[in-house]
Amino acid sequence: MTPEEILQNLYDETMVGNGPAVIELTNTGLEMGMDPETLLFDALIPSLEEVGARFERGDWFVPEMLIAGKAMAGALEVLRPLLAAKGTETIGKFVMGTVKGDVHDIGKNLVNIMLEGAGFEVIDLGVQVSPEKFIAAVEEHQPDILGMSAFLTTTMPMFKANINALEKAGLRDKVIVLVGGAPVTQEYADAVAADGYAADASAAVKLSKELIAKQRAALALNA
Ligand code: B1M
Repeated sequence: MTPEEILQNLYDETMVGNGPAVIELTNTGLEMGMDPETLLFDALIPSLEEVGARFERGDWFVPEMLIAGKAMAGALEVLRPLLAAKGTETIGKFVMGTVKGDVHDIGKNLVNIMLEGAGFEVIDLGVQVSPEKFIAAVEEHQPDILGMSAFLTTTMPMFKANINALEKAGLRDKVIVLVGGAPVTQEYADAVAADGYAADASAAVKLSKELIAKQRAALALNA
């Protein structure tokens, strides 16, 4: 198979949710020397985008989304060690979760992998994370950044609920709040008074480093 055929087959098999074929193609692509990010950004993610588009048009339904998502998650596990080829130094601590009411986790997991690869310690609270669970994790782990993902317009308001809960617990000024997820925008992040918004995993890594550097510079100035 040529690299182009690998990408095309990976795209097609992810879309129909053929998990074993997706894992095999991912492994074959890697054995051929293909870049893990090429497999991710040129086949796996575009395939899920097409699944979403078909769902939106009413051509496909939840089961199709579910099996495609599972197939993608299998490939992500194969790619995880390669995408997160870890540096030795920990540059900051992250608590991360998908907000209450929302079960999407592929995008959050990808952000986690990239953060770990960049040297962050990531404590992943999973999906459907309640405000109480976020607060308890911030108290317990004292992270530099609290990252929240929301993938539905109906669950985005949980950002505000969680930020309110942080304020009520006296923790808001102790942690940087970063938000993201497919329907989220910079305007929405500003409206809920988050400290940052990133559109994708690479942007999340870049912005997290910037926000931590800014916070540490401010702390040093006040010391
Ligand atoms: Co859902 N779903 N889904 N779904 N699903 C979407 C999100 C949708 C856009 C599809 C569509 O209509 N086009 C739509 C949401 C519409 C909206 O509200 N705007 C939708 C819907 C409607 C639903 C249900 C309501 C369907 C129903 O039941 N009628 C239901 C809701 C369930 C619930 O959560 N309560 C539902 C269910 C599901 C499945 C369970 C079947 C499955 C999820 C499997 C899983 O995650 N384990 C699923 C899937 C697979 C999708 C699509 C097809 C793919 C999502 C995905 O993994 N994308 C999705 C369509 C789409 O996105 N085009 C869709 C790939 C991933 C790498 O990208 O998630 O955007 P993404 O993550 C990116 C960025 O967002 C960003 O970085 C990531 C990596 O680059 N990012 C951050 C994410 N978190 C971040 C945090 C940050 C910074 C950046 O800082 C902290």
